[in-house]
Amino acid sequence: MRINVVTIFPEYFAEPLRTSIVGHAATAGMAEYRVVDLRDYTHDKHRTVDDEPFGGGAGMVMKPEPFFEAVDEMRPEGPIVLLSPRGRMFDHKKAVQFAVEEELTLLCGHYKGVDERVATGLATEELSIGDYVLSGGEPAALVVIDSVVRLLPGAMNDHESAAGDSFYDGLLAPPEYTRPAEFRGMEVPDVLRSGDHARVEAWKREQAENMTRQRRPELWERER
Ligand code: JBE
Repeated sequence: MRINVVTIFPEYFAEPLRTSIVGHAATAGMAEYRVVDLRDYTHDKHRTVDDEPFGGGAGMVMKPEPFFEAVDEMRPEGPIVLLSPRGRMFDHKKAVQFAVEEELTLLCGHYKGVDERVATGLATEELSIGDYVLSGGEPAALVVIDSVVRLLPGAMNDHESAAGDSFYDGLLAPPEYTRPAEFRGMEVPDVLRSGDHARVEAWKREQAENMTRQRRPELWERER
């Protein structure tokens, strides 16, 4: 899968795209990252990517032309996503959708926002990773990349497997423990040390259900 990123901070992506599962997917040939500098698609001496908003107001707005020209040159197939707090909420289902694409393009905005024509005339969808304001779309793009790339066939080994993911079957994952069995007075539940596989699975299911009901009632209701 090829993943394109359009950003004014290409250096922001260097280390994350080399690290862990996301990095391994690239070295192993399962993913290819193409990060382009939005300023390379400006035509003035100062490489200007923003301008004052029509109609007034505080802050600057990112110009449409550099985004359009960057995407024109990439000729991408597949989804073109503008990361923005105004977008529909990104979730695991969307990550699975992206993971079966051959190509995915992520546009990162900054300042007060991006000229609306990027959202309506260039991006195929606008997505948000959560109801908080980031200083730019870059951290959101990395979140999307991470959640998608780990789903690519072969990206994870058996230890890391996506099969036990939270959200895999619509529930939060049950609590996990490792050694020591007792630590600072806190004990690992007996059932997990019983060796009784059926009891362990029943306990995990019950924990997952209780946790989801208590912490994420809206997820629980969606599962009904
Ligand atoms: O979630 N997002 O994609 C964002 C992008 C830019 C700024 N804030 C966000 N929450």
